[in-house]
Amino acid sequence: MALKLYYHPFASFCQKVLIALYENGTSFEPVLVDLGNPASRAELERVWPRVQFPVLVDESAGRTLPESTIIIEYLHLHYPGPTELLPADPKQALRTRLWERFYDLHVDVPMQKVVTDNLRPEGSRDPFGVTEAARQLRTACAIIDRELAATNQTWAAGDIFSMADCAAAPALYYVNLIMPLAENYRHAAALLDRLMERPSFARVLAEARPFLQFFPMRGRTIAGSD
Ligand SMILES: N[C@@H](CCC(=O)N[C@@H](CS)C(=O)NCC(=O)O)C(=O)O
Repeated sequence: MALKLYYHPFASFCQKVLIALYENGTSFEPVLVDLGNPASRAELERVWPRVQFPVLVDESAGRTLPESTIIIEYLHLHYPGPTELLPADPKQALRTRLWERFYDLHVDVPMQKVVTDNLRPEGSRDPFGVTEAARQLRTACAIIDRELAATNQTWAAGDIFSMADCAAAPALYYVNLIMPLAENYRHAAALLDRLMERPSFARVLAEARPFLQFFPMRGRTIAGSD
């Protein structure tokens, strides 16, 4: 098979790429990476020395691509399908990129900071950084909520499903686990509901479900803290 995806089903940035692949029914060979397994980790390191996933390898083109955003843009260019991940209209494309970046940088990244701090050994945690990340998350959710209320749009960047939704779906899903959105951000909560009903993301969530038991903040939220 031409395309190989190095990924983990529970990792948010990998889920982002899986949504793009499932949206367009793009065939690929999944290579599940277990970073805790030395052989599996070494296999990813051989492909991408930064040892981060997702990584897409397009064997037919001799290309190795890290970075979820670039992978999705690559799929859009070289493996297009019925879902136009990046709109052809340049103005709409700019808006799509804005929200795709926003969900990655201002939602997913601080969410990971809060969650992964729980995996650090006692004594090497970063409470200051976690408090700051939680504050950033609340600001980001307020911005999203205000935007959705003002536009009444169906999806993350407008009324057409796009790569912004590939970024938004896992980011909002994990944020909702640690900071229930319905309490203060009902428009963002409603967007997450729509995303979870989208077949591509529903499939991603079904594949991730066996790993939910390992979520480090199961049953614990940051709501109300600052
Ligand atoms: N900017 C990268 C971020 C990728 C990323 O943070 N991946 C996480 C999993 S969601 C990872 O590989 N974590 C392991 C590590 O960084 O050591 C992207 O968009 O692909």
